[in-house]
Amino acid sequence: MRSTVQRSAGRARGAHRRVPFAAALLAGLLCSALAAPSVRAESGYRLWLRYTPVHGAWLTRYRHAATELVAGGGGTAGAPGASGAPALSATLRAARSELLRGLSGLLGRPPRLKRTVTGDGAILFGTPRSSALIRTLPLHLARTGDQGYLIRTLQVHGHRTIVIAARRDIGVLYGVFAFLRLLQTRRPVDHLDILSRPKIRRRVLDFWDNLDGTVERGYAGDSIWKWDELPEYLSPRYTDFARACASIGINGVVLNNVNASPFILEPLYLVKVAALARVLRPYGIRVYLSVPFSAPITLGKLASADPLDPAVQAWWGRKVAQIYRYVPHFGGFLTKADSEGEPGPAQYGRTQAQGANLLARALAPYGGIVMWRTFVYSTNPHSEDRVKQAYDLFKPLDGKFDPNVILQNKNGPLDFQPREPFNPLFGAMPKSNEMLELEITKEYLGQQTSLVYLGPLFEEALRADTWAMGRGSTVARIIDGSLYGQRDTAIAGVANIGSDRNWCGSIFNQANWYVFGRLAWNPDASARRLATQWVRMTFTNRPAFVRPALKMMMRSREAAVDYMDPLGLASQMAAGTHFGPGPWVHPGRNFPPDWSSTYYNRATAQGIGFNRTATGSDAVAQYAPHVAAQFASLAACPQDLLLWFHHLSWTDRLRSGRTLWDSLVRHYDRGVTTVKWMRKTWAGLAKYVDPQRYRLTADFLDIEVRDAEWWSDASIAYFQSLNKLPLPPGAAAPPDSLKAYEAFCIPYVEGSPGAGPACAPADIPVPR
Ligand code: GCW
Repeated sequence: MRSTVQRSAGRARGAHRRVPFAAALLAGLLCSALAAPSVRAESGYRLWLRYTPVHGAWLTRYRHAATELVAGGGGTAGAPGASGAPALSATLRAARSELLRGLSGLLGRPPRLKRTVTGDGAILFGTPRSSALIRTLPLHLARTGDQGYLIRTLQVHGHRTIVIAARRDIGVLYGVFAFLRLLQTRRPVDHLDILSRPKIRRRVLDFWDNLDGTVERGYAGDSIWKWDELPEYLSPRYTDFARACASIGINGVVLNNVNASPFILEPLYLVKVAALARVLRPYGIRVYLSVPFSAPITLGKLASADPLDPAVQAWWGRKVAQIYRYVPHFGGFLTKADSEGEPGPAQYGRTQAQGANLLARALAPYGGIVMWRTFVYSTNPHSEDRVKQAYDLFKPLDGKFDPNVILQNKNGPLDFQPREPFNPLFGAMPKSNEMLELEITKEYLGQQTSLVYLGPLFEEALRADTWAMGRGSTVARIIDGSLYGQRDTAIAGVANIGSDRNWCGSIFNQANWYVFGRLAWNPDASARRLATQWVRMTFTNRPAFVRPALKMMMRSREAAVDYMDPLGLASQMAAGTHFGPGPWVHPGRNFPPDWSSTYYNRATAQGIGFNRTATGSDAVAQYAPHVAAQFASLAACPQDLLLWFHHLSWTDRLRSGRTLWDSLVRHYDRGVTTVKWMRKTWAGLAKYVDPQRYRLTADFLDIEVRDAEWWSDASIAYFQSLNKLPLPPGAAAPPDSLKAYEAFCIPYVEGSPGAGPACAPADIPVPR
């Protein structure tokens, strides 16, 4: 009975985690020995910054356009460097070295370094401050703002020149990466006139990294921050990390987990934080820290952390002053308070606003900010529908937060599920600053082994129309400040970066880091276009590769939704590990209802789905009337959110004419079929990819096919045990019994440090 489950599910983790790796390595070594040098094995370390040689006609075009590199030109405001050359700031030196590295790699030879433009094909880069030559050009740089750049083809000293200019050094670095991206993706560079500036001011990666080197929900090895080696040893990896971030415009990093250890605020660690901050700074990246609200007690030995207690206020004031002595350009705090066991102001009968303002007032004199998370809910079994709680708590506080507080909302009201409606707090807080938090690490989307491109999910989150001020009040317009005139704007993504050589656990997971950064810069950009760029830079520009790879990526998220949580289901995963199916998980001792799957699916013999209309929890009422009416109406509710808002009978007919049960089964099947198609498609692309990255991806797709089958079979088995309905014609019955699926439990996965096994030994099937 159990054998198939063990085969399908057991392979999904455990055994498979090692075998494919070993196989990949062996195959990689073998292939690289046999293969031509052009398909040399690659670890993925270079991400999308590979700068592999350009060939053919493109090489002629580009060579012509990048013969010499001019940093200063005609005198400079800076003091001369040791070599007599104008001194460049660390940021401009980073820009120059990236140009040298990029152009040498792409064009096969480094450009000549010149003091001024001496011939056609020069690249002149800098700011009016760094270059007198740039000062003389009619560039109108005010348009670029503080962080943007201009790339233009101009005649300089009678020579055709590509000018990469900005008001600030960091804009130049961003412009350099944008220019290199043009070459990497084979865009013409003959007549350039590009102006780009970010729509969102703070574009932040949140690391859920613990000080012991583990990473909560991290699936790419240990933390990249080597606390034991800091501040003395600065791994070159930090610089490569900073380069990658700057290449996509990320300009903030929260170094530690929101479930924060107070030690991060001790001088022992602040000196390490300062060392990292110094490495990141030339790349425009500011450092922020997650702080526990109880720090005045744990570190300051005070009796309370009450935000209204003057001793507590003074303690934070002193602590912040100390932090700025170590890290002069410190960005501020990220806080998870009164959430999942973390301490917060509620313990003292204070509001979230009083809690946030306590920290904000300590930071304000230094220009620091507080990113205050709204991911707050009660685990009391009798509490309100979980997805309503944050709104109920925060909405009445609109207008009570200090100007340097930004409320950090997850994209949906629950918790980074494969699909959720937008978080109703967006648009509900017009007098407060709001930012968006996305999860780049795929906690609920197959973790490291699944191939799920998150661009479409992020795009969906940004484009969701709240109707708060009528049509077009999208989440993007709220967080970029254009809807309510919010001045300080921000977006955060929970990082998927770790110590793995390939940074993200898999090659395709790198695309999620990339797309986050690029959408943070421009929330209106297209996820499809960004995927195309990423594929071209990460693998190859050959259309025979680009087209199918892009198709795989663009279908991948919907495939995962189909095999995990179709038709608006959510939170159906196994408890604890959040990996694999668990639609049967019900509340238990020490396990609150809203951490269980049955709370969300509400499946019975008669039907399935969570009634959030007025006859149910009325969560729809938290949305603007237009949206509320749409979600509440069975006829108008988007099909892919149906069971999020409605409880239906298994035999109700959907718009397709099929019954709900038949549709559900078809979605599960479609998810599996799509992943199988992805695997087949990838197999056809082997000849375009180096053996190492090919193998890793191919083996991971094998794992995903099995996981998709496992999800689909186990879910169908569970729901069928309730409704006792036959499967629609053509659908295959799950190969195992529900009992077997339920009994199968994976005790550990990467990314759940300190959680202990997710199952008792008796639950774990013994292999025969
Ligand atoms: O999704 C949940 C995760 C927790 C995480 C929490 C949060 C950092 O399972 O691991 O804690 O969200 O966002 O705070």
